Amino acid sequence: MPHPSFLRRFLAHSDHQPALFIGRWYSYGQLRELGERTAGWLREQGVVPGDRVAIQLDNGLDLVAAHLGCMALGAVRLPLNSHYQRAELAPILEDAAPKLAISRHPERFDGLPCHDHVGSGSPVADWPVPPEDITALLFTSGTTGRAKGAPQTFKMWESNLDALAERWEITPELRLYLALPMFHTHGLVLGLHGMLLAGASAVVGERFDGQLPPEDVTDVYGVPTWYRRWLPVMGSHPEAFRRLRLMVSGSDGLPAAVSDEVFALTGQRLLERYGMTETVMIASNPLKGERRAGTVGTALPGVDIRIEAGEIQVRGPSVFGGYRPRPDPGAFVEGWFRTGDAGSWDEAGYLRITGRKKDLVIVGGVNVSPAEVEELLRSVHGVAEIGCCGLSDADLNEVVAAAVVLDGSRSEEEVRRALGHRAQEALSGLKRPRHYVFVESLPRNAMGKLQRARIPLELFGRR
Ligand code: MLC
Ligand code: AMP
Repeated sequence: MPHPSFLRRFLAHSDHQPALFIGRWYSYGQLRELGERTAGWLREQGVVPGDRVAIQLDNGLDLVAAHLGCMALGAVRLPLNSHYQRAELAPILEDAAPKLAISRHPERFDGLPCHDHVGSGSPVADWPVPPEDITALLFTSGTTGRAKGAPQTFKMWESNLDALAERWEITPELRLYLALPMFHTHGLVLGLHGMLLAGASAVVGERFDGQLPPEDVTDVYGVPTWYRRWLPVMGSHPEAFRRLRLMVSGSDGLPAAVSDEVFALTGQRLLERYGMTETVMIASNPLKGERRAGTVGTALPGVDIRIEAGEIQVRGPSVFGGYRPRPDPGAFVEGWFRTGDAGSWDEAGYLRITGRKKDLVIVGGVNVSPAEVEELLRSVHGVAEIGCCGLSDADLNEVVAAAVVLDGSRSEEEVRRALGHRAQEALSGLKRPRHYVFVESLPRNAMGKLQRARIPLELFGRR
């Protein structure tokens, strides 16, 4: 069976080469065997090529086995945020219709066969081109409230990861600290697949714990919150960071003050880059040239960027083909994907992200749709109307805040408590509102449409 070039390259790395440290080292040969045995087990569960397999796991061996197993069999991976509760998962499961799920929380997967661990079967070593080349379906917060499926192909990933390998000089000698969750583009595509494509290695961390990076890593990929939380240890152990080859920041805007402080403590200038689930990486600062704080650098090789009426739009081989199964006709204009991010070029030709044209809150690098939060909290008894927005936060960059209009049936205190309970059971931690304000009415336009962008200043008196 012909393998897609993306997999051919992974299969070609020498068996004994170290690939991932997950409690112990796994070589490329051992990873392939792990994948093939997991593929055998998936087949025993009735999974066939093209079926979706929901993977709701934290970073660890089972997560890696599940991904490799799907690849060896030709199944479509449906990576799910391990923190998502049942109410957040329900619409995604409805749209993606997975054959089975692997999760430590079977109670979140009503009616779907769910295994709390990955099994092992007789090896399947097909490593095929999956139907329509779709290897994963990544759901990303839509502005409408309902998460949207962005199909990922090996071709998208290969062209993008090759461009990144060129820009960041990724070689087999490199060793990444991989503690970003491998259910988002950053950890899964850049982290896991970026290393496995290049024949490099990674030390997998279950989550970011604020401790020193492992001693043998050369590179770190993180979000701004990581670097901010790391500042105290950078102060006490600067050499642990000074010796690194590269520290990348992405998924959320890096405040210039954090970048400057990291530089002052470690002599390292964080390399900021910009991307999206739908496009993989769009732009990056250079490895060797000037890294300009407050910018995300220049377009990656193969990516075209234009700014139309202030909005960043992109096209190229790493841009996805459209949402599934609910296409959004407004996602593209003249073949260009509309990012919903506002940007401009600076005097050196570097891209600056100046804001968002979409209603999206980014909390610790995790996208939160305010409309989704409103939908899940609106039915709390005592609430007449609710409007959510982002407020700036010294740790997570932004957190969710909610403005609530009472219907008069319960007191403010009762409603506040009930909202807290509902958020706790229906929403993962980063989506829960951290601030509430009780008001007479919400800002709306003449058509009655909620204007979330006005909530911070008008109702909370700050940004
Ligand atoms: C943690 N929580 C999450 C979460 N991570 N909820 C939803 N989604 C997640 N990914 C929960 C915790 O369980 C906790 O809930 C609550 O949020 C707040 O706890 P915390 O202690 O502040 O969070 P912590 O666990 O320390 O995690 C914060 C973080 C981490 C910033 C270190 O979330 C992180 O590593 N984020 C990186 C996100 C990322 O990879 N983004 C890339 C997106 S791809 P409770 O119930 O215990 O209170 C993309 C494209 C691109 O954007 O350009 O890269
Ligand atoms: P996601 O849907 O999780 O892939 O998140 C993509 C969004 O994250 C982008 O549309 C941006 O709004 C944001 N983003 C990613 N990288 C950066 C960055 N370096 N600076 C500012 N925003 C970013």
